[in-house]
Amino acid sequence: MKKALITGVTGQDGSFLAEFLLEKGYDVHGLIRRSSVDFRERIAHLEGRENFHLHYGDLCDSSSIFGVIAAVRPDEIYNLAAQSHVQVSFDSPEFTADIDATGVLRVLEAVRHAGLAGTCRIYQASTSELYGKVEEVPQNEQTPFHPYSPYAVAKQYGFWIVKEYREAYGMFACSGILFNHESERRGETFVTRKITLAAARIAQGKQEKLLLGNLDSLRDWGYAKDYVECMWLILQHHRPEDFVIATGVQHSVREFALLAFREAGIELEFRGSGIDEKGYDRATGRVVVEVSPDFYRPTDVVNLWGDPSKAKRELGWNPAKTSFLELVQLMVRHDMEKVAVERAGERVRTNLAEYLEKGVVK
Ligand code: NAP
Ligand code: F7E
Repeated sequence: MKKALITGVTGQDGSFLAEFLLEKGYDVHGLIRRSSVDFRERIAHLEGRENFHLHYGDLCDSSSIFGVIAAVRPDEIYNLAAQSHVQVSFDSPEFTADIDATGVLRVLEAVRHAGLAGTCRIYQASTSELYGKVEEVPQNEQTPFHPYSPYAVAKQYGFWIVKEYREAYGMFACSGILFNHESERRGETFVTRKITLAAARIAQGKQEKLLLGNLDSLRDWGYAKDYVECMWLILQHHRPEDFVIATGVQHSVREFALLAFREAGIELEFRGSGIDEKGYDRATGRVVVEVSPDFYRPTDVVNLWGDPSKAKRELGWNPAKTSFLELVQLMVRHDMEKVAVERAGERVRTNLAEYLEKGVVK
């Protein structure tokens, strides 16, 4: 039985990957941080399963990383742990660098010190944010990097240190350069989930309006459940290499909102431009979407579009498994049900939802 260690197991991708690897018959170990709230929503259904084990540790803390890796002696490590929110990285740049840059080095060093450099395969969660202020469209494995946020700069270190350890020590260490991938488990402050939850709440009369930032921003959005398969395929490949993982299809934030509100039963019409643009409910004429400068970033990445040809060709991965429309629909359907059981004035995560609505939380 193969042993896998997942850092970031409580996150969107970590939870899908844990399910995927358990299904494949792996013994799955996950790294978790101590939290004052003990309910781990995304993996609660896995806790207690025979081949699923959790270990306390933190990517900021070398001794815990060294200890867990030496004790588990995994065949594969999926390093997904990160401060993953781009806008938050402007508020907490040093913390972001500690986890997203130095944290990667800690994992690599722990593997070496445990004597596993020749046996343990390592997947690093890299990102399309490396292309940042893009130098070409679409972006592939040869496109030059131009990171454009503290998050992206930290992830750039992660990418290069993985490559360095691969070449210096012959380690099977690879980066998946993943474009945005979303799901019904996506964090509630990322734009897609913020929209699907708000569309559901507005449709059910539980929220007045949705505040957004740059509606023109373009992304290549895929389904997270499809993307975790690719992480595994990268580590099963016959040689260690980096891969772009994307759908090859690009949409704007505005288009995402139009489709999400339609799925929730509201036909939107956008009028105005820039900060004055508003989304109206065609049926009632009411403003349900507004633009707020609070959600603009000091530097924003606005034209991400991936070319997944290499992953298709060499890994046999299918980037078209879940279409953009299907992704929007599955997220909205999930959130319509979630919101329906929230009692008025008592939301599941009251503070976050209210703060998002008021623009307090980014
Ligand atoms: P996510 O939902 O934000 O999950 C992040 C995970 O990292 C959580 O389990 C979190 O634990 C953990 N974590 C954060 N700081 C940690 C620390 N100091 N020590 C240990 N664990 C820590 O992110 P995701 O969307 O699943 O993304 C997974 C990875 O892929 C991240 O590295 C992200 O940067 C990268 N990525 C994501 C996308 C995307 O579109 N989703 C695209 C490209 C790359 P808590 O639950 O305790 O907070
Ligand atoms: O923003 C714009 C925003 O926060 C997408 C992470 O998983 O993917 C993710 O990073 C776009 C940006 O994701 C709002 O300005 C408009 O242009 O959903 P996001 P992200 O920044 O692309 C990459 C690949 C990662 O690696 C990251 O870990 O949408 N936008 N209005 C907004 N964004 C947010 N969050 N909130 C808004 O109200």
